[in-house]
Amino acid sequence: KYSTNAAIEEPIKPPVQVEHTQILINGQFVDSVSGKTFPTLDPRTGEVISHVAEGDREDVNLAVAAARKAFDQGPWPKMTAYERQRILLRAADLLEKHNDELAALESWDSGKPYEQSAKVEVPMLAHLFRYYAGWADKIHGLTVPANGPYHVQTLHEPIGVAGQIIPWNFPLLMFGWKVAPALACGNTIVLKTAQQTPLSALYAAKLLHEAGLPPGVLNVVSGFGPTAGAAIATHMDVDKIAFTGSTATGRIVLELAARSNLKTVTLELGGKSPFIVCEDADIDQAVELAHFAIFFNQGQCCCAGSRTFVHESVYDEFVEKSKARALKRVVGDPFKGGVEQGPQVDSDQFKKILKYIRYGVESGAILEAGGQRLGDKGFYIQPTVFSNVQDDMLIAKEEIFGPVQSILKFKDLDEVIRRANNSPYGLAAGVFTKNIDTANTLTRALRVGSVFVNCYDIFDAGVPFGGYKMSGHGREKGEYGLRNYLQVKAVVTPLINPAW
Ligand code: TXE
Repeated sequence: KYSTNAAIEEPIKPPVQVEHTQILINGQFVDSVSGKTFPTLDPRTGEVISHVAEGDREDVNLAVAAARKAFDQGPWPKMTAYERQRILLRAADLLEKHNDELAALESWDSGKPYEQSAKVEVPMLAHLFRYYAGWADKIHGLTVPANGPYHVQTLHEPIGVAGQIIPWNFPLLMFGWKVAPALACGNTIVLKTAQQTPLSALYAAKLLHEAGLPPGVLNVVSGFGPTAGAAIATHMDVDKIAFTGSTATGRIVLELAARSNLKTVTLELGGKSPFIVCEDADIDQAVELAHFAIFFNQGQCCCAGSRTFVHESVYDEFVEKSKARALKRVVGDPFKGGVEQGPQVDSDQFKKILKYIRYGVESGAILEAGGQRLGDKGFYIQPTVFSNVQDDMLIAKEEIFGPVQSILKFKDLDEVIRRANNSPYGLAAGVFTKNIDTANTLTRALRVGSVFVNCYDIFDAGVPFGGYKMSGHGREKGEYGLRNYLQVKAVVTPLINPAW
């Protein structure tokens, strides 16, 4: 049934050596203060790839002190924007030059197909650095007409030390979404990677230093959330925090920020995004894009189209075709050519997804395809399709974060708008129709941060991304992404000196 039985194959040797496993502070790779390490695992087998220095509060303190010094006394925020731009452009070149090593580390640590890392994600990372390099010398304030004899100007200044906590589903892209705009604005950074995927960011950070980033500007700590992550969120010398991860942890980060120094917080959290297929849609294209919207990256996307709403007049055809497409999905070793889906990132996620599949069956949804683990080693799961899904089922309400498609039926536009919006989340939506009026109605009515019309998951560097409701605060990427890393200072000067 499936093209590859991943588990019975001998894992392919990744084409890269792990070079960096220590913490990066002040431009130096160092051991953790405690000397402790933790293993990072290969999701294909569950075996250890390497042991990584485990950062905790003391390491975060050192990293913040380095970032503070680099901000208060170092050249980074004071150098001309042109100079910062040139360093970011050199960084983009180096990321591109080391595309294959970065892609191999990314896939080895996370389980995502190597072709996806090498052809899509690392090139997007380099593009992002080039994009924000372009902004570096275009960040400027305004002259404001005052109601009186005053010259009023606004200065857009960096915030200071930015704390950044990233997840494991797109380790390099999340590194880029956070680091590139913060640097373009002149901030310094303490970034914590996810404990599941520490390797690729350390390598990318090393390349940024080769590009000319001064020591202390970017510090990278590997470690766990309640220790290293919480230490960043509570630190009194961190001026801003940007977090991507679960809604539950986002709430903790916001609380920690409030209880410490009220650092500003941006959050990019979970989702349960509707993908709406109208009766006039091109069905084959809609099937393919709905499949991509949910199964891309093993289903581990915050904006996954995880509620596929299909008009009743095309529902049966759509379900049949979606099932056939899922059965054809190529699952296997991420280092094998042509593989579309690798293993889930770790055993926690793997178990969570299988639990939701059980809930789906128990609640009466019809299991059209998949439903089981694949093989007996590692964290592979069969592409799974449920039809007859109802709004009150857990699989239609909660984020599964796996290769599980839930197909729901709707009758008319008002109904689907109401049901699509009936979620605490509001991250993204897909709209499939050939009717411009339907498209306009849906794009305005859906309470989400991104609407993709007749396409999905277009992540260009210039397109802002973020959530309504419990999917988060703020926007990343694009010009909007700069706002997270800038303070506005108003400077008021009398036009006529009062002493005259
Ligand atoms: O997330 P966490 P987990 C969703 C998805 C997934 C679920 C759980 O549904 O199944 O979350 O994943 C750090 N203080 N998303 O447990 O805990 C942690 O170390 C500070 C959606 O991996 O949110 C990691 O670096 N930091 C999401 C980061 O938070 C803490 C992507 C994310 O981990 C912390 C990932 C604490 N107390 C999961 N606890 C998306 N929006 O794309 C943890 N962390």
